[in-house]
Amino acid sequence: MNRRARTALSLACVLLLSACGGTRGAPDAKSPVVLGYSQLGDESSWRTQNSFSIKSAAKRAGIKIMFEDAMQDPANQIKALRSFIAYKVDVIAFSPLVETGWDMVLGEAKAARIPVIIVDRMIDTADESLYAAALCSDFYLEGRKAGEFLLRKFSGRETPVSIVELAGTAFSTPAIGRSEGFREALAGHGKFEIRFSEDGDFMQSKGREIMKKVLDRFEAEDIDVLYSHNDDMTFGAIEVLREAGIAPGRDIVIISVDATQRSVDYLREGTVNCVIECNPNSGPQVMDLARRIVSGEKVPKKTFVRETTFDEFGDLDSIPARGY
Ligand code: GYE
Repeated sequence: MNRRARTALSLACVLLLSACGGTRGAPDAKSPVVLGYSQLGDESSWRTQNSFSIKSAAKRAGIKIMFEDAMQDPANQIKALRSFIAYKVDVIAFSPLVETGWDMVLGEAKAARIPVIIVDRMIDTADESLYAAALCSDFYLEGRKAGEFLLRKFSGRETPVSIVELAGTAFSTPAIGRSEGFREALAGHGKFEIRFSEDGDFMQSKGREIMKKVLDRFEAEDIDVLYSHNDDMTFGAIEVLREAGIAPGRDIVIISVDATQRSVDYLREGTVNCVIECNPNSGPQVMDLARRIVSGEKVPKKTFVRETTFDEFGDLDSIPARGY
């Protein structure tokens, strides 16, 4: 190959490589940041609000978003992530349905030099270089707060306290953290007994279904507490309790997670006794991270969303309107 041919070939290679991604030129007003977002589904009111927050924050931030709903199927999420890689988006963000199974596709994103932000739920990986940043709730802490409420609520009681748990999607970070934190808060307090626990996938219909099963299996008087990993399952369970003539919040103590407006209303009227907040409005923070990462800024590897607890011992009038 002569010198001219060699020069032409290396120029072609440079052009090809830059076209194939690598580092894009800094996006500006003319070429806005392109974000590929894989949402895990639309299983709950929390999720609907979360998707709204992500989409509207992208619009406000002038970020072009490619948004895919995986309908609760990790295979769909992997497909979406691969399509973002093929499209050469500037940055990917996704809420993983479950914790494991992402290493290969995230390795592909890394090879294409597309940074990844993990949102809401976490992944379980030995290779932390597979993501640039994670923005999550502290689910373990949420579970602990649920347990601590029970310690207070039943502080004067000597006899056993029997608990039914409606758990979230199996192998998802919120289900794992909310279960573990709860159990650890109660450990060492022998009177608490989790008599029944089943995964209701964070869905109202399954909350209904499982609560029916519970009432078939146990006498209502034998259940002291319902701990539900999210509001939608709580709403399903409350319907069933009412249909059976059981007063939720009075005959059975209820703890719910998410703090949607409806569950806070239930807390105020005494239908629910404790509501653990889980904040779905992460859109603005995701966009801020996306922008900073794309412009090469260093960002914290893991950020927890700030959250609180509302319960019957607190000042229920001061709870701000939820907006979801
Ligand atoms: O609590 C639940 C949703 O991952 C924090 O998923 C989220 C949970 C939320 O379906 O309602």
